Amino acid sequence: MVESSPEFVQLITPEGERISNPELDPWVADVTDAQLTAWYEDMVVVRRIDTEATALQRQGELGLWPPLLGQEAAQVGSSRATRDDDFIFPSYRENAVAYVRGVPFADIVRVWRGNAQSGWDPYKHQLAAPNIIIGAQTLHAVGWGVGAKYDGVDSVAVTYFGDGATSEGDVNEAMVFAASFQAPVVFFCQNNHWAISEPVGLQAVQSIADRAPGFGIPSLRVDGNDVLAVVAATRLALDRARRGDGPTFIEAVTYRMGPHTTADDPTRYRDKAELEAWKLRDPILRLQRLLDSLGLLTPELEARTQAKADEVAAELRAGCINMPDPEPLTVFDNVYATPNATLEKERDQYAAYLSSFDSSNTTSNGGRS
Ligand SMILES: Cc1ncc(C[n+]2csc(CCOP(=O)(O)OP(=O)(O)O)c2C)c(N)n1
Repeated sequence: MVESSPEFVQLITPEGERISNPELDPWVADVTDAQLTAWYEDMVVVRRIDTEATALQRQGELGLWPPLLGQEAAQVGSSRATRDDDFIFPSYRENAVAYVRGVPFADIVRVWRGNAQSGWDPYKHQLAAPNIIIGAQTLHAVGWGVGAKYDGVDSVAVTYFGDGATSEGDVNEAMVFAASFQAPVVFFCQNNHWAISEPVGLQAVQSIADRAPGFGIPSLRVDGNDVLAVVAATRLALDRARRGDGPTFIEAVTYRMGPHTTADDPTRYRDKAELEAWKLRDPILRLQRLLDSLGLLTPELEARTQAKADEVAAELRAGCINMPDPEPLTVFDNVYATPNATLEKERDQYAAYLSSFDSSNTTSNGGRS
């Protein structure tokens, strides 16, 4: 099996050293110390959200959870680079993006509690609902981008997907369409090296970023564990789209350190040594080291960041546990914009089924006839 090419652009080494890159440097020349520390806080908080949600799932409060452990820089860096009026089309793993977009904490886990079909209001946060159909959101993003172009606005669609998703027809169709219509779209692929148990080498015999030019889309391969490089690459891509130069493809090379979801056991298919090697490239550790070398990693920053993470985790837990169950019949709401006879019939049947549990209606077999 051929591993994808290791070359990528980087601004912070795993040891926390700031290195220069002529292509990316101009895009982060204005980044302040306050921004760097804010991104550090974001990354610590989203890791904490992830840990808390994993614990909630283990305690039976969530049906499932897709951890983002290891992908914090890719998600925080790219979403922090967007503007509020850009629209984001995520997969199911972009929980850090939801945090950055201001989604209430309980709403981040709502869908995983089986409490709603969409956790948050997409229009309030310019963030579509989590998409579990692999790659379908890339088509939605292109449709939105073409619409924005016709509206004459300079907002951009950003879509997130994994390395495995690039094998899907949907993603390839989205790229053809985006290139043909020069749609303002950023294709943001998080190559986390695994599509459940399938290694990236099986999806891509050469680097994923190398595919996009074949569609007529320029691409960048960036170290996805380097938050500064991710911010720079995303700013570059967003700027191209805003100027009317069409789509850009970013491959952020990162690693999923945890399981695919809480229903998965990665020890069954991957080497322990691989995980150990990637731990050395931990995105949070790397930024921590850079902040330290800049004299910014003060005890005050550490205390404030930990306090914020504790507070968010407590709020997330309380919001999850105290979430009221929805009325069962609301599952039929918002399926169609206009009345639909088949759905109405199904709603009536389900209402009758539910009412069969009333004691007045109970039959000899417990009302389950
Ligand atoms: C169309 C479709 N096919 C198959 C699946 C089952 N499935 C769920 S996650 C997954 C792997 C996705 O891997 P990748 O795109 O690399 O994203 P990651 O989960 O690693 O972030 C598959 C095949 C699905 N949800 N949708």
